[in-house]
Amino acid sequence: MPKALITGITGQDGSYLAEFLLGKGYEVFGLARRCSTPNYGRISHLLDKIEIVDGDLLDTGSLIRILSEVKPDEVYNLAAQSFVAVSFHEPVLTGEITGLGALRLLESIRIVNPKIKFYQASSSEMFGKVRETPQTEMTPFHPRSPYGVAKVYAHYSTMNYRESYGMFACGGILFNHESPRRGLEFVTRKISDGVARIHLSLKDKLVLGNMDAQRDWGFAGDYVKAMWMMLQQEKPQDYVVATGETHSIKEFAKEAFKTVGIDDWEKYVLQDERYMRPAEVDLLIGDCTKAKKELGWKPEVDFKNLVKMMVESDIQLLKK
Ligand code: NAP
Ligand code: G4F
Repeated sequence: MPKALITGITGQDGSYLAEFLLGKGYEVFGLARRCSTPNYGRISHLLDKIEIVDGDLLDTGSLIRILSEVKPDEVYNLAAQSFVAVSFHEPVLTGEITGLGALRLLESIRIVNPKIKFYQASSSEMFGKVRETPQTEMTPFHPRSPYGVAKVYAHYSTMNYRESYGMFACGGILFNHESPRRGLEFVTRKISDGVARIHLSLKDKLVLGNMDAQRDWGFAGDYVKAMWMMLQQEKPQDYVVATGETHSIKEFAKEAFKTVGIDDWEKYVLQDERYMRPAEVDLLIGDCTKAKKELGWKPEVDFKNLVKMMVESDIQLLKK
């Protein structure tokens, strides 16, 4: 039975990837950091099928110990301080976890067993102020946040370990992917939760920041498959994973309100400077031709169905 270690198991992607790998017959280990209150909400249904190991990307010793004890065949590095807005408030911590954390893990793998296959959760946020549209694996990076800068560092570290030590290390450059398990601070979930609350008369306004930014949004459940596919190839490489469609925050909000039969949606939405960022990523749209051709991957859930899935899930959650 192959063994996989997932860092970031308590996050959105960690939960979907764990489900996917269990379905593929893997023994799944999840690295989780100590919390005063357990935060296993997204993986509570999996806790009897996976093993949680204590560790932290800030602590190299914990990584070496876990790799030596678990002896994984594949490591998926999904752990990060992943919220762009907070990265402006906590830039050093974001660099430590999201940037140097990946390097600590790569170096620990090199020391313990360089044959372990490694997946790095790289991000479309690395393209930032985009140099070309759509963005491919060859598009130059121009990050616009401490988070984006840290992800570029982690991405180049992954390439460097592949080229220097022949390690099987891949960077999946994933565009935004969402789900009912998305954190409430991210704009899609903030909108789906807000719309559900307005629909149930639990609140009357939704307050957002820049509504003109455009994102290429897919479904997280589709995207974790691409992570696994990358590690099953003959050669380690980097791949863009995206839908190839882009929509503004306004369009997302309009579609979400439409789901509950509200057409005059602008009445319910306010804008507040508080949610604006010092530097913005205005437009992201990915070209995933390489992933389609070489991995045989394609997105299954489209924009409208993603929005509907999230709003309906939030309505059910609030009714409970
Ligand atoms: P998420 O929900 O924010 O999950 C992040 C995970 O990292 C959580 O499990 C968190 O644990 C863990 N973590 C944070 N700091 C850690 C540390 N010091 N040591 C160990 N674990 C730590 O993020 P996601 O949406 O699932 O994304 C997964 C990965 O893909 C992230 O690296 C993200 O940057 C990247 N990415 C995401 C997207 C997207 O659209 N979702 C797109 C491109 C790339 P706690 O629960 O303890 O906080
Ligand atoms: O949902 P967001 O916070 O996601 P963002 O910044 O695109 O980052 C996400 O995707 C990246 C991939 O490109 C990941 F690497 C990263 O980890 C994360 O998962 O914001 C999306 C857009 C931004 O332009 C933001 O300014 O929505 C805009 N926005 C407008 N009002 C808002 C809000 N964002 C948030 N979070 N909250 C608002 O009220």
